[in-house]
Amino acid sequence: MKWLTYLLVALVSMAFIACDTDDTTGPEDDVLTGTLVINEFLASNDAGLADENGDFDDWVELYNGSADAIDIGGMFFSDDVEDAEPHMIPTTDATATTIASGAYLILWFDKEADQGVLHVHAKLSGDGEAVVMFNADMTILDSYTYDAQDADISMGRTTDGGDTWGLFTTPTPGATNE
Ligand SMILES: [Ca+2]
Ligand SMILES: [Ca+2]
Ligand SMILES: [Ca+2]
Repeated sequence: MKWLTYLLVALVSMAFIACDTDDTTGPEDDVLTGTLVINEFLASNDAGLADENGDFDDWVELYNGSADAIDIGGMFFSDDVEDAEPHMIPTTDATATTIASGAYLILWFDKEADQGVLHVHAKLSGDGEAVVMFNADMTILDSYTYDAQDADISMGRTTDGGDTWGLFTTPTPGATNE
């Protein structure tokens, strides 16, 4: 029966190799659920970070805590967990929409999708609302509901990708939360 053992080992090895050939993983990959997170946001931007048009708009920082690059093209974002028609990130510019492992990406919540692929058709109310990230299949990948916010004070996870949230008098868009 030794040949059967060899055959099984060979089959298992082949299956393992087959699963390990894709190092850029899209949002359709269930394995990544929970590893791409909403990491920080600013819902009331008076004089913080401006977008490429000089607008002081609401922003949301995503953090990719997974081992693989993730393209958010085809994923959806909203300010409402019940949103039946959330904003889809275009799939036309993978360079702009791909987040390397351990990296950050800023989305502008400015209702100005004409300004680029990273501009979402939603704004974040300073009086309290939600930030919601949907997978390509419209299941919620991550969401955070918040209370009233002060101008230029961001809210985020106290450590990148961690479970505890806090306020930051010095926001860190595109950089580690501290
Ligand atoms: Ca706002
Ligand atoms: Ca803008
Ligand atoms: Ca940050």
